[in-house]
Amino acid sequence: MKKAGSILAWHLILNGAVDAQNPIVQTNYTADPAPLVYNNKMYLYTSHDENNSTWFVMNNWKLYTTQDMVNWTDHGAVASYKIFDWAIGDAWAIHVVERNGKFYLYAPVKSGEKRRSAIGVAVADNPYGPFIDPLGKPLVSVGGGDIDPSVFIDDDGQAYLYWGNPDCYYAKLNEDMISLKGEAVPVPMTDRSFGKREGNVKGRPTLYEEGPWLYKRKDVYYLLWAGGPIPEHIGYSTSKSPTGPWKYGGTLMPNEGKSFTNHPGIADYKGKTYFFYHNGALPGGSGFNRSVCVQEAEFNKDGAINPMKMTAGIEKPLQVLDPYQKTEAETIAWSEGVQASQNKEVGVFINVMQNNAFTQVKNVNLTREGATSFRARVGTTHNTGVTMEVRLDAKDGPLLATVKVPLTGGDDRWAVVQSPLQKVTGIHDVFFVFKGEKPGTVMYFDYWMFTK
Ligand code: FUB
Repeated sequence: MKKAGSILAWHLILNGAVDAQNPIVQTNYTADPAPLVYNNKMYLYTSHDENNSTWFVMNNWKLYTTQDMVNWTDHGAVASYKIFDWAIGDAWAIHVVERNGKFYLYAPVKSGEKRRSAIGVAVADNPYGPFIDPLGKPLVSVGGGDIDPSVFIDDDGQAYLYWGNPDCYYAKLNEDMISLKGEAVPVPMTDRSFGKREGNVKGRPTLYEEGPWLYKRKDVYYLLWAGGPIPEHIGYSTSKSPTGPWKYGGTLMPNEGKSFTNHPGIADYKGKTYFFYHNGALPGGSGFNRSVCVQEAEFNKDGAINPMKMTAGIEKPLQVLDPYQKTEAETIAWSEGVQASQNKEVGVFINVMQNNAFTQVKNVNLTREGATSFRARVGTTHNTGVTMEVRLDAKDGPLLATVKVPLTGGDDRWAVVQSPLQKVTGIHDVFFVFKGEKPGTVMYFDYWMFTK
Protein backbone atom coordinates (compact mmCIF):
# COMPACT_ATOMS: atom_id res chain seq x y z
CA MET A 1 0.00 0.00 0.00
CA LYS A 2 1.33 3.44 -0.87
CA LYS A 3 1.66 6.13 1.77
CA ALA A 4 -1.03 8.83 1.84
CA GLY A 5 0.08 11.73 -0.29
CA SER A 6 2.50 9.66 -2.32
CA ILE A 7 0.59 10.46 -5.48
CA LEU A 8 2.10 13.89 -5.20
CA ALA A 9 5.67 12.75 -5.56
CA TRP A 10 5.26 11.59 -9.06
CA HIS A 11 7.42 12.17 -12.02
CA LEU A 12 6.18 12.69 -15.44
CA ILE A 13 5.21 9.68 -17.45
CA LEU A 14 4.21 11.38 -20.64
CA ASN A 15 6.24 13.62 -22.93
CA GLY A 16 8.41 15.53 -20.48
CA ALA A 17 7.07 18.02 -17.97
CA VAL A 18 6.60 21.10 -20.07
CA ASP A 19 4.64 19.56 -22.94
CA ALA A 20 2.19 17.26 -21.21
CA GLN A 21 -1.24 18.43 -20.28
CA ASN A 22 -3.06 15.17 -19.64
CA PRO A 23 -4.11 14.25 -17.08
CA ILE A 24 -5.60 17.71 -16.59
CA VAL A 25 -5.31 17.53 -12.80
CA GLN A 26 -2.15 16.31 -11.10
CA THR A 27 -3.02 17.46 -7.57
CA ASN A 28 -5.81 14.95 -6.87
CA TYR A 29 -7.28 11.86 -8.43
CA THR A 30 -10.35 12.82 -10.47
CA ALA A 31 -12.82 10.78 -12.54
CA ASP A 32 -16.05 10.95 -14.56
CA PRO A 33 -15.50 14.31 -16.29
CA ALA A 34 -18.62 16.41 -16.88
CA PRO A 35 -17.96 19.57 -18.89
CA LEU A 36 -20.27 22.59 -18.86
CA VAL A 37 -19.73 25.69 -21.01
CA TYR A 38 -21.20 28.82 -19.45
CA ASN A 39 -20.46 32.50 -20.12
CA ASN A 40 -17.44 31.79 -22.29
CA LYS A 41 -15.78 29.58 -19.68
CA MET A 42 -15.27 25.81 -19.56
CA TYR A 43 -16.39 24.31 -16.25
CA LEU A 44 -15.34 20.74 -15.58
CA TYR A 45 -17.04 18.86 -12.75
CA THR A 46 -15.39 15.62 -11.70
CA SER A 47 -15.83 12.92 -9.17
CA HIS A 48 -12.97 12.50 -6.74
CA ASP A 49 -11.17 9.24 -6.02
CA GLU A 50 -9.64 9.43 -2.55
CA ASN A 51 -5.88 8.78 -2.48
CA ASN A 52 -4.74 5.15 -2.38
CA SER A 53 -8.22 3.73 -2.89
CA THR A 54 -8.70 0.03 -3.55
CA TRP A 55 -12.43 0.46 -4.25
CA PHE A 56 -14.63 3.38 -5.40
CA VAL A 57 -13.99 5.59 -2.35
CA MET A 58 -15.69 8.77 -3.49
CA ASN A 59 -17.17 11.41 -1.18
CA ASN A 60 -17.36 14.70 -3.05
CA TRP A 61 -17.27 16.38 -6.45
CA LYS A 62 -14.68 18.85 -7.63
CA LEU A 63 -14.77 21.73 -10.06
CA TYR A 64 -12.04 22.96 -12.41
CA THR A 65 -12.35 25.83 -14.89
CA THR A 66 -10.40 27.14 -17.85
CA GLN A 67 -10.62 29.73 -20.59
CA ASP A 68 -7.61 28.59 -22.58
CA MET A 69 -7.99 24.76 -22.27
CA VAL A 70 -4.47 24.37 -20.86
CA ASN A 71 -4.37 26.27 -17.55
CA TRP A 72 -7.01 24.84 -15.21
CA THR A 73 -8.12 26.49 -11.95
CA ASP A 74 -9.05 24.22 -9.08
CA HIS A 75 -12.17 25.38 -7.22
CA GLY A 76 -12.04 22.54 -4.75
CA ALA A 77 -14.96 20.39 -3.66
CA VAL A 78 -18.20 22.13 -4.65
CA ALA A 79 -20.55 19.50 -3.20
CA SER A 80 -20.54 16.16 -1.42
CA TYR A 81 -23.05 13.31 -1.09
CA LYS A 82 -24.03 14.92 2.23
CA ILE A 83 -26.05 17.60 0.41
CA PHE A 84 -28.63 14.82 0.06
CA ASP A 85 -30.01 14.06 3.56
CA TRP A 86 -31.17 10.66 2.33
CA ALA A 87 -27.74 9.60 1.02
CA ILE A 88 -25.12 7.61 2.88
CA GLY A 89 -22.21 7.77 0.45
CA ASP A 90 -20.91 7.01 -3.05
CA ALA A 91 -20.49 10.36 -4.75
CA TRP A 92 -20.24 8.86 -8.23
CA ALA A 93 -20.45 10.47 -11.68
CA ILE A 94 -22.42 13.73 -11.79
CA HIS A 95 -23.61 16.07 -14.49
CA VAL A 96 -24.30 19.80 -13.98
CA VAL A 97 -26.37 21.81 -16.47
CA GLU A 98 -27.50 25.43 -16.54
CA ARG A 99 -31.01 26.59 -17.25
CA ASN A 100 -32.26 30.18 -16.88
CA GLY A 101 -29.36 31.12 -14.63
CA LYS A 102 -29.79 28.17 -12.24
CA PHE A 103 -27.39 25.24 -12.06
CA TYR A 104 -28.74 21.71 -11.67
CA LEU A 105 -26.47 18.97 -10.37
CA TYR A 106 -27.66 15.42 -11.09
CA ALA A 107 -25.92 12.92 -8.84
CA PRO A 108 -26.00 9.20 -8.22
CA VAL A 109 -25.54 8.52 -4.50
CA LYS A 110 -26.23 5.57 -2.25
CA SER A 111 -29.69 5.84 -0.71
CA GLY A 112 -29.79 5.01 3.02
CA GLU A 113 -33.27 3.58 2.73
CA LYS A 114 -32.80 1.46 -0.40
CA ARG A 115 -29.12 0.61 0.22
CA ARG A 116 -28.42 1.15 -3.48
CA SER A 117 -27.80 3.99 -5.88
CA ALA A 118 -30.49 6.54 -6.67
CA ILE A 119 -30.26 9.81 -8.59
CA GLY A 120 -30.75 13.09 -6.77
CA VAL A 121 -30.84 16.65 -8.07
CA ALA A 122 -29.48 19.74 -6.33
CA VAL A 123 -29.76 23.38 -7.40
CA ALA A 124 -27.44 26.40 -7.12
CA ASP A 125 -27.51 30.04 -8.17
CA ASN A 126 -24.04 29.84 -9.64
CA PRO A 127 -21.75 27.09 -10.95
CA TYR A 128 -19.65 27.03 -7.78
CA GLY A 129 -22.56 26.19 -5.49
CA PRO A 130 -23.68 25.81 -2.79
CA PHE A 131 -25.97 23.15 -4.25
CA ILE A 132 -29.20 22.51 -2.31
CA ASP A 133 -31.49 19.47 -2.61
CA PRO A 134 -34.97 20.89 -3.30
CA LEU A 135 -36.73 17.51 -3.16
CA GLY A 136 -35.39 15.87 -0.01
CA LYS A 137 -35.65 12.53 -1.83
CA PRO A 138 -34.33 10.92 -5.03
CA LEU A 139 -35.46 12.21 -8.40
CA VAL A 140 -34.97 8.75 -9.90
CA SER A 141 -35.04 5.38 -8.20
CA VAL A 142 -35.96 2.84 -10.85
CA GLY A 143 -33.69 0.21 -9.37
CA GLY A 144 -32.00 -0.85 -12.56
CA GLY A 145 -28.55 0.55 -11.81
CA ASP A 146 -29.44 4.21 -11.31
CA ILE A 147 -26.02 5.72 -11.91
CA ASP A 148 -24.31 8.02 -14.42
CA PRO A 149 -27.03 10.64 -14.97
CA SER A 150 -26.53 13.04 -17.84
CA VAL A 151 -28.84 15.77 -19.02
CA PHE A 152 -29.25 17.36 -22.42
CA ILE A 153 -31.46 20.37 -23.18
CA ASP A 154 -32.59 20.37 -26.80
CA ASP A 155 -33.04 23.45 -28.98
CA ASP A 156 -36.81 23.35 -28.36
CA GLY A 157 -36.21 23.56 -24.60
CA GLN A 158 -37.06 19.94 -23.79
CA ALA A 159 -34.58 18.42 -21.36
CA TYR A 160 -33.71 14.71 -21.34
CA LEU A 161 -32.13 12.72 -18.54
CA TYR A 162 -30.22 9.58 -19.54
CA TRP A 163 -28.66 7.14 -17.08
CA GLY A 164 -28.06 3.53 -16.17
CA ASN A 165 -25.86 0.45 -15.85
CA PRO A 166 -26.41 -2.20 -17.21
CA ASP A 167 -29.69 -0.93 -18.66
CA CYS A 168 -29.97 2.49 -20.19
CA TYR A 169 -32.99 4.68 -19.45
CA TYR A 170 -34.14 8.10 -20.42
CA ALA A 171 -36.85 10.39 -19.07
CA LYS A 172 -38.02 13.83 -20.08
CA LEU A 173 -37.61 16.52 -17.46
CA ASN A 174 -40.15 19.22 -16.79
CA GLU A 175 -39.05 22.81 -17.25
CA ASP A 176 -38.39 23.03 -13.50
CA MET A 177 -35.57 20.48 -14.10
CA ILE A 178 -36.33 18.77 -10.80
CA SER A 179 -39.25 16.56 -11.84
CA LEU A 180 -39.80 13.94 -14.52
CA LYS A 181 -42.32 14.47 -17.33
CA GLY A 182 -43.75 10.97 -17.60
CA GLU A 183 -42.13 7.64 -16.89
CA ALA A 184 -38.57 6.43 -17.24
CA VAL A 185 -38.23 4.71 -20.63
CA PRO A 186 -35.82 1.78 -21.08
CA VAL A 187 -33.68 2.20 -24.19
CA PRO A 188 -33.96 -0.97 -26.31
CA MET A 189 -30.64 -2.80 -26.12
CA THR A 190 -30.22 -4.03 -29.69
CA ASP A 191 -27.11 -4.90 -31.66
CA ARG A 192 -28.10 -2.30 -34.22
CA SER A 193 -28.13 0.42 -31.54
CA PHE A 194 -25.16 -0.53 -29.39
CA GLY A 195 -23.17 -3.25 -31.16
CA LYS A 196 -23.10 -6.95 -30.39
CA ARG A 197 -21.29 -8.23 -27.32
CA GLU A 198 -19.41 -11.46 -27.97
CA GLY A 199 -18.84 -14.30 -25.50
CA ASN A 200 -20.49 -14.47 -22.11
CA VAL A 201 -22.95 -11.58 -22.16
CA LYS A 202 -24.19 -11.97 -18.54
CA GLY A 203 -27.32 -9.84 -18.97
CA ARG A 204 -25.51 -7.32 -21.14
CA PRO A 205 -26.43 -8.25 -24.70
CA THR A 206 -24.81 -5.24 -26.35
CA LEU A 207 -21.58 -3.32 -25.88
CA TYR A 208 -23.37 -0.67 -23.79
CA GLU A 209 -22.17 -0.69 -20.20
CA GLU A 210 -22.78 2.72 -18.55
CA GLY A 211 -22.05 6.46 -18.70
CA PRO A 212 -24.51 7.64 -21.41
CA TRP A 213 -23.84 11.23 -22.54
CA LEU A 214 -26.24 12.88 -25.03
CA TYR A 215 -24.83 15.52 -27.37
CA LYS A 216 -26.09 17.22 -30.52
CA ARG A 217 -24.13 18.48 -33.52
CA LYS A 218 -25.90 19.92 -36.53
CA ASP A 219 -28.97 17.70 -36.80
CA VAL A 220 -27.40 14.56 -35.39
CA TYR A 221 -27.84 13.35 -31.81
CA TYR A 222 -24.90 11.40 -30.40
CA LEU A 223 -25.13 9.07 -27.44
CA LEU A 224 -21.62 8.44 -26.11
CA TRP A 225 -21.25 5.61 -23.61
CA ALA A 226 -18.73 3.41 -21.84
CA GLY A 227 -18.69 -0.01 -23.46
CA GLY A 228 -17.85 -3.46 -22.25
CA PRO A 229 -16.73 -6.02 -21.57
CA ILE A 230 -14.43 -4.65 -18.91
CA PRO A 231 -11.90 -3.06 -19.34
CA GLU A 232 -14.16 -0.44 -20.83
CA HIS A 233 -13.81 1.40 -24.08
CA ILE A 234 -15.86 4.37 -25.29
CA GLY A 235 -18.45 3.72 -27.99
CA TYR A 236 -21.16 5.86 -29.50
CA SER A 237 -24.47 5.71 -31.30
CA THR A 238 -26.32 8.27 -33.40
CA SER A 239 -29.92 9.16 -34.09
CA LYS A 240 -32.10 11.80 -35.69
CA SER A 241 -34.01 12.12 -32.41
CA PRO A 242 -32.90 12.57 -28.77
CA THR A 243 -34.83 9.43 -27.85
CA GLY A 244 -33.57 7.13 -30.62
CA PRO A 245 -33.81 4.72 -32.30
CA TRP A 246 -30.03 4.61 -32.02
CA LYS A 247 -27.57 3.38 -34.62
CA TYR A 248 -24.26 2.00 -33.39
CA GLY A 249 -21.39 4.22 -34.58
CA GLY A 250 -18.38 2.15 -33.47
CA THR A 251 -15.53 2.52 -31.01
CA LEU A 252 -14.60 6.10 -30.23
CA MET A 253 -11.71 5.30 -27.88
CA PRO A 254 -10.40 1.78 -27.27
CA ASN A 255 -9.48 0.65 -23.79
CA GLU A 256 -6.10 1.87 -22.60
CA GLY A 257 -4.61 3.81 -19.71
CA LYS A 258 -4.65 1.61 -16.59
CA SER A 259 -8.29 2.11 -15.58
CA PHE A 260 -10.90 -0.61 -16.08
CA THR A 261 -13.59 2.06 -16.43
CA ASN A 262 -13.83 5.02 -18.73
CA HIS A 263 -16.46 7.75 -18.83
CA PRO A 264 -17.23 10.17 -21.70
CA GLY A 265 -18.12 13.86 -21.65
CA ILE A 266 -18.15 16.17 -24.66
CA ALA A 267 -18.63 19.92 -25.14
CA ASP A 268 -18.28 22.60 -27.80
CA TYR A 269 -16.12 25.53 -26.77
CA LYS A 270 -14.78 28.47 -28.78
CA GLY A 271 -15.36 26.77 -32.13
CA LYS A 272 -13.87 23.40 -31.21
CA THR A 273 -15.28 20.22 -29.75
CA TYR A 274 -13.56 18.72 -26.72
CA PHE A 275 -13.83 15.11 -25.63
CA PHE A 276 -13.22 14.31 -21.96
CA TYR A 277 -12.48 10.88 -20.50
CA HIS A 278 -10.50 9.35 -17.66
CA ASN A 279 -7.63 6.91 -17.19
CA GLY A 280 -5.13 5.83 -14.55
CA ALA A 281 -2.18 7.69 -16.01
CA LEU A 282 -0.87 9.46 -12.92
CA PRO A 283 1.65 7.66 -10.75
CA GLY A 284 -0.30 5.46 -8.35
CA GLY A 285 -3.09 5.50 -10.92
CA SER A 286 -5.52 2.58 -11.24
CA GLY A 287 -9.21 1.83 -11.73
CA PHE A 288 -9.84 3.40 -8.32
CA ASN A 289 -7.29 6.21 -8.61
CA ARG A 290 -8.30 7.83 -11.87
CA SER A 291 -7.55 11.08 -13.66
CA VAL A 292 -9.55 13.16 -16.13
CA CYS A 293 -8.13 14.01 -19.54
CA VAL A 294 -9.19 16.03 -22.57
CA GLN A 295 -8.48 16.16 -26.28
CA GLU A 296 -10.08 17.60 -29.36
CA ALA A 297 -12.74 15.58 -31.17
CA GLU A 298 -12.99 15.64 -34.94
CA PHE A 299 -15.94 14.78 -37.10
CA ASN A 300 -16.09 13.40 -40.62
CA LYS A 301 -18.29 14.95 -43.28
CA ASP A 302 -20.86 12.19 -42.73
CA GLY A 303 -21.06 13.06 -39.02
CA ALA A 304 -19.00 10.10 -37.76
CA ILE A 305 -16.58 10.96 -34.96
CA ASN A 306 -12.96 10.14 -35.75
CA PRO A 307 -11.83 7.33 -33.43
CA MET A 308 -9.09 8.46 -31.07
CA LYS A 309 -6.31 7.15 -28.88
CA MET A 310 -5.39 8.80 -25.59
CA THR A 311 -2.94 11.67 -26.15
CA ALA A 312 -0.88 14.13 -24.11
CA GLY A 313 -3.72 16.65 -24.45
CA ILE A 314 -4.22 20.13 -25.85
CA GLU A 315 -1.04 21.61 -27.26
CA LYS A 316 -2.20 25.08 -28.27
CA PRO A 317 -3.72 27.36 -25.61
CA LEU A 318 -6.81 29.25 -26.82
CA GLN A 319 -5.68 32.54 -25.27
CA VAL A 320 -2.90 34.17 -23.28
CA LEU A 321 -2.89 34.57 -19.51
CA ASP A 322 -2.59 38.07 -18.06
CA PRO A 323 0.06 38.08 -15.28
CA TYR A 324 -0.87 41.59 -14.17
CA GLN A 325 -4.09 40.26 -12.69
CA LYS A 326 -4.16 38.25 -9.51
CA THR A 327 -3.90 34.58 -10.51
CA GLU A 328 -4.62 31.75 -8.13
CA ALA A 329 -1.70 29.44 -7.33
CA GLU A 330 -4.04 26.57 -8.18
CA THR A 331 -4.29 27.74 -11.80
CA ILE A 332 -1.95 25.18 -13.29
CA ALA A 333 -1.07 23.66 -16.66
CA TRP A 334 1.22 21.06 -15.13
CA SER A 335 2.69 20.40 -11.70
CA GLU A 336 4.85 17.98 -9.79
CA GLY A 337 5.15 17.53 -6.04
CA VAL A 338 2.28 19.80 -5.02
CA GLN A 339 -1.15 19.09 -3.60
CA ALA A 340 -4.27 21.24 -3.73
CA SER A 341 -5.74 21.98 -0.31
CA GLN A 342 -8.70 24.03 0.81
CA ASN A 343 -9.56 26.02 3.93
CA LYS A 344 -11.90 28.80 5.01
CA GLU A 345 -9.17 31.46 5.19
CA VAL A 346 -8.15 31.47 1.52
CA GLY A 347 -10.22 28.79 -0.23
CA VAL A 348 -8.15 26.52 -2.47
CA PHE A 349 -4.36 26.85 -2.27
CA ILE A 350 -1.21 24.89 -3.08
CA ASN A 351 0.53 22.78 -0.51
CA VAL A 352 4.14 22.08 -1.52
CA MET A 353 5.14 18.53 -0.62
CA GLN A 354 8.78 18.29 -1.63
CA ASN A 355 11.95 20.20 -2.49
CA ASN A 356 12.05 21.27 -6.18
CA ALA A 357 8.33 20.76 -6.65
CA PHE A 358 6.93 23.08 -9.29
CA THR A 359 3.85 24.42 -10.99
CA GLN A 360 3.74 25.53 -14.60
CA VAL A 361 1.46 28.21 -16.04
CA LYS A 362 1.31 28.27 -19.82
CA ASN A 363 1.19 31.09 -22.35
CA VAL A 364 1.70 34.05 -20.02
CA ASN A 365 1.57 37.40 -21.82
CA LEU A 366 4.61 39.43 -20.79
CA THR A 367 4.57 41.70 -23.82
CA ARG A 368 3.29 44.69 -21.86
CA GLU A 369 6.21 46.73 -20.58
CA GLY A 370 6.74 47.71 -17.03
CA ALA A 371 6.49 44.81 -14.63
CA THR A 372 9.18 45.37 -12.05
CA SER A 373 8.12 43.19 -9.23
CA PHE A 374 6.51 39.86 -8.39
CA ARG A 375 3.97 39.55 -5.59
CA ALA A 376 2.61 36.38 -4.00
CA ARG A 377 0.67 35.26 -0.94
CA VAL A 378 2.63 32.49 0.72
CA GLY A 379 3.41 30.92 4.07
CA THR A 380 5.40 28.17 5.74
CA THR A 381 5.83 26.53 9.12
CA HIS A 382 9.63 26.48 8.77
CA ASN A 383 12.31 29.10 9.32
CA THR A 384 14.97 27.22 7.37
CA GLY A 385 15.32 29.28 4.19
CA VAL A 386 12.23 28.28 2.22
CA THR A 387 12.13 30.04 -1.16
CA MET A 388 10.01 30.18 -4.25
CA GLU A 389 11.65 30.88 -7.61
CA VAL A 390 9.96 32.35 -10.65
CA ARG A 391 11.49 30.91 -13.82
CA LEU A 392 10.90 31.26 -17.53
CA ASP A 393 9.89 28.42 -19.88
CA ALA A 394 11.35 25.54 -17.85
CA LYS A 395 11.79 24.59 -14.23
CA ASP A 396 15.50 25.30 -14.65
CA GLY A 397 14.94 28.19 -17.10
CA PRO A 398 16.10 31.83 -16.59
CA LEU A 399 15.46 33.07 -13.06
CA LEU A 400 13.11 36.05 -12.93
CA ALA A 401 12.62 36.43 -9.19
CA THR A 402 13.24 34.71 -5.88
CA VAL A 403 10.82 35.09 -3.02
CA LYS A 404 11.86 34.37 0.55
CA VAL A 405 8.95 32.64 2.22
CA PRO A 406 8.47 33.94 5.77
CA LEU A 407 7.56 31.71 8.69
CA THR A 408 3.83 32.35 9.11
CA GLY A 409 3.02 29.34 11.23
CA GLY A 410 0.33 27.47 9.31
CA ASP A 411 -1.96 27.40 6.30
CA ASP A 412 -4.38 29.65 8.19
CA ARG A 413 -1.72 32.39 8.40
CA TRP A 414 -0.40 34.07 5.29
CA ALA A 415 2.01 36.82 4.19
CA VAL A 416 1.99 38.86 0.99
CA VAL A 417 5.60 39.07 -0.19
CA GLN A 418 7.20 40.98 -3.01
CA SER A 419 10.44 40.56 -4.95
CA PRO A 420 12.17 42.49 -7.75
CA LEU A 421 11.54 40.97 -11.19
CA GLN A 422 14.04 40.65 -14.06
CA LYS A 423 12.95 42.48 -17.19
CA VAL A 424 11.30 40.13 -19.64
CA THR A 425 9.07 40.41 -22.65
CA GLY A 426 7.11 38.09 -24.95
CA ILE A 427 4.76 35.19 -24.35
CA HIS A 428 6.21 32.53 -22.11
CA ASP A 429 5.44 29.70 -19.75
CA VAL A 430 6.10 30.68 -16.13
CA PHE A 431 7.35 28.10 -13.64
CA PHE A 432 7.16 28.44 -9.87
CA VAL A 433 9.83 26.24 -8.31
CA PHE A 434 9.68 25.62 -4.57
CA LYS A 435 12.76 25.04 -2.43
CA GLY A 436 12.74 23.75 1.13
CA GLU A 437 13.90 20.70 2.98
CA LYS A 438 10.84 19.55 4.96
CA PRO A 439 8.97 16.94 2.90
CA GLY A 440 5.20 17.01 3.30
CA THR A 441 4.87 20.64 4.33
CA VAL A 442 7.47 22.75 2.54
CA MET A 443 5.27 25.83 2.07
CA TYR A 444 1.84 27.11 1.05
CA PHE A 445 1.06 29.26 -2.00
CA ASP A 446 -2.23 31.07 -2.56
CA TYR A 447 -1.92 33.59 -5.42
CA TRP A 448 0.54 35.57 -7.51
CA MET A 449 0.79 38.57 -9.85
CA PHE A 450 3.32 40.76 -11.63
CA THR A 451 3.18 44.45 -10.71
CA LYS A 452 4.76 47.73 -11.75
O1 FUB B 1 -16.90 6.59 -10.83
C1 FUB B 1 -17.73 5.52 -10.47
C2 FUB B 1 -18.22 4.79 -11.70
O2 FUB B 1 -17.12 4.35 -12.48
C3 FUB B 1 -19.02 5.64 -12.63
O3 FUB B 1 -20.34 5.79 -12.23
C4 FUB B 1 -18.86 4.90 -13.90
O4 FUB B 1 -19.23 5.65 -15.03
C5 FUB B 1 -17.40 4.55 -13.86
O5 FUB B 1 -16.62 5.62 -14.32
